[in-house]
Amino acid sequence: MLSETQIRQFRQDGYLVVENVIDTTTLDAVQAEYAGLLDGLYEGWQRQGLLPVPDPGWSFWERLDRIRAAGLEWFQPMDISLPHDGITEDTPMHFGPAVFDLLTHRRILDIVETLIGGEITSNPIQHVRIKPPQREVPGDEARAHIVSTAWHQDQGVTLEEADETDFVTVWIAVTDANVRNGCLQLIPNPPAEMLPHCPQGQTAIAPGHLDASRAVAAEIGAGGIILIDPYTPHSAGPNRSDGYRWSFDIRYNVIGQPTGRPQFPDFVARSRAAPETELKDWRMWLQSWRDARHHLANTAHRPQHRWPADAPFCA
Ligand SMILES: O=C(O)CCC(=O)C(=O)O
Ligand SMILES: [Fe+2]
Repeated sequence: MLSETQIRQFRQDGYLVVENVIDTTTLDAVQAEYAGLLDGLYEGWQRQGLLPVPDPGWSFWERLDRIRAAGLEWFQPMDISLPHDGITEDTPMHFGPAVFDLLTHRRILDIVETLIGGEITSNPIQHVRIKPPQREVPGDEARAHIVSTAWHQDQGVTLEEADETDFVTVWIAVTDANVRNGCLQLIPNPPAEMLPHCPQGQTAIAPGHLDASRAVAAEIGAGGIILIDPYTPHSAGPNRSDGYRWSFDIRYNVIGQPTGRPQFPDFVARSRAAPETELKDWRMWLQSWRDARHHLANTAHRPQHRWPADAPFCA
């Protein structure tokens, strides 16, 4: 739940930092789930002769370091989404019980309910971001889940059909986030309007349409969340630390409204009116993404974003 003061602050600033929302049991379970996932990936690549036998004492991060050093594609198998393009029947992705428990966490849903009401869809615009130290990332890597994130509004990464949708972004810190490792930067008190965006590797606010000098850094401890309004411009700097910066960003909208990414599956996370429609079984969530992947692997590509590169404001 949010206090009246917090709700007012969110409405005014366009974002709100809330520390200590996710309990350590939930976070530990997510980390354990990812450790299992990483071990499986490591083993598979090791069997193909692409990696050395792991030292049993290696931490999660040390294994990931080895995988990255070998130039293997480690990110997509960990993401809680499919990529923008090039989806095949076996594009890897991750949908497991611990992440499902995070998406349906009672404290998150209580907070979201105070903002958009008690009829809550889990919106499929969602990602994990695991950002290694920037100096170790290959120069041609542009994905905002691995390197810095360009200035954008989340309304700008939906399709137009969701422009009237009531949604909120929940950014979850799995590790501490600070200026050094590339925490979120936000522009408080934004106008409730869409700024033009351009596809520039990432979808980014068009040049000249943003006063970044007003940006505020949102440092936060592991287990905290940042609520972001769809129109609040935000970005994240490069990870200049020696460790990884890990977060999830997930979204919720009012049931029945367009999610803005109709090719991906949503589900009812909470319904006060019809609790029997709430999804409780993570296997059904996984299956819905498998079905979407199968469908998308066999249909023509449809852009996820609305912004043409040749728009006049992108020149
Ligand atoms: O964590 C990041 O780098 C960016 C996150 C973001 O854009 C979001 O949560 O909407
Ligand atoms: Fe965003």
